[in-house]
Parts: sequence; C-alpha cells; structure tokens
Amino acid sequence: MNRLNILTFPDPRLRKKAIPITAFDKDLEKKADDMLFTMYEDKGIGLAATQVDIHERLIVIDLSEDRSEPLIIINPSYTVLDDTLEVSKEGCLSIPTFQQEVPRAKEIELTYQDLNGREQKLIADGLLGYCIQHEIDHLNGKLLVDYASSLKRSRIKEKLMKSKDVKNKN
Ligand code: GNR
Ligand code: NI
Repeated sequence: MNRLNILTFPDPRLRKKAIPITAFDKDLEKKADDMLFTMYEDKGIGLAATQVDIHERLIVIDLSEDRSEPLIIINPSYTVLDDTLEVSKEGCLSIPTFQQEVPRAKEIELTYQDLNGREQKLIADGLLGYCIQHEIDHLNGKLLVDYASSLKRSRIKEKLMKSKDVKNKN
C-alpha cells in the first residue's frame, strides 16, 4: 500500500470535477486501497479521490473507532430523505487548521457501486450523512472554504500559502 500526497487548498486541482468510473479492475482496487491507507495515516474519517489528484468518482470512508469498517464508494449519488438543514462543524484534510460550519441535509439515501460494480444503497444521517455530502462536494470541486465568508477564505488561503513557502525553503 502506498501513502498518497494530499493536495492542499488553494491548489487548483482541488477544483476539478471528477469523472464516472467505468472499469472495475485491479487498478481501481489499488487506488481504493491506497486511499484507505492514506486516510488512516492522516486520521481522517473520509477521503475523496480528488484530494489525491485522481479525478474519478471514488471515495472512501471509515467512521469506526478501531478503523475496521472501510466503505468504498464508487459513482455516488444521493437523494435527500429529510431536507431539514442541520449545522455540521467540519474539518478537511486538504485545509489544515480550518473548521467550518456547513448546512447539511439531515438524512439522505446514497446510491453507489461497490468494487465489483454492483449497485448498493445506503440510508445515512448524522456524521455518516455529513461525511458523504462532504466527499461528494470534493468530487464536484467544492470545498469547505466555499461555505465561509470571503474574509475567512482569504485568511486561510494566505496562511496555507505561507506555510507552503516555508516548507519549500527548508
Ligand atoms: O476527517 C474529516 N472529518 C470530517 C468531519 C466532519 C465532516 C466531514 C469530515 S471529512 C474529513 C476528511 C476529509 O477532508 N475528507 O474529504
Ligand atoms: Ni475534505
């Protein structure tokens, strides 16, 4: 398994729209494995392929305490079952040190394909529901900063660009 490099805001590659997956092969399995490994290493609860510069509709999630319940989600779409908007306070591995409150649908029904290309359905609310909505935002090039004020967005942009300068000088 390989640890993949996670893109950091404001990298323009985070804005690319991911395309549907059509080949359910060994190569796809390896991408999913590497993404799970990377997510566990970086202590995230979810990761979208866009964040590791793969612009295909693939996400991985694991909400379990002992990191033993990996979910591999391909070509996801969802319908809203309960459109009450709940406020979810979220972080993102692509925007270190940043947190944002985001309005999310309370309950969704997710339709997706598994690694074998078989269609699956899942009803989700709470953190799982929010996480799925967060990851699908990534596949569409949308980020937590888009829910923030322009002042807050420019502050985090300056901060992360500076910390990148420091890294490049060392
Ligand atoms: O690790 C993460 N935590 C989180 C918390 C609330 C809602 C969504 C998330 S996803 C995030 C990892 C990440 O950046 N995934 O894209
Ligand atoms: Ni994220």
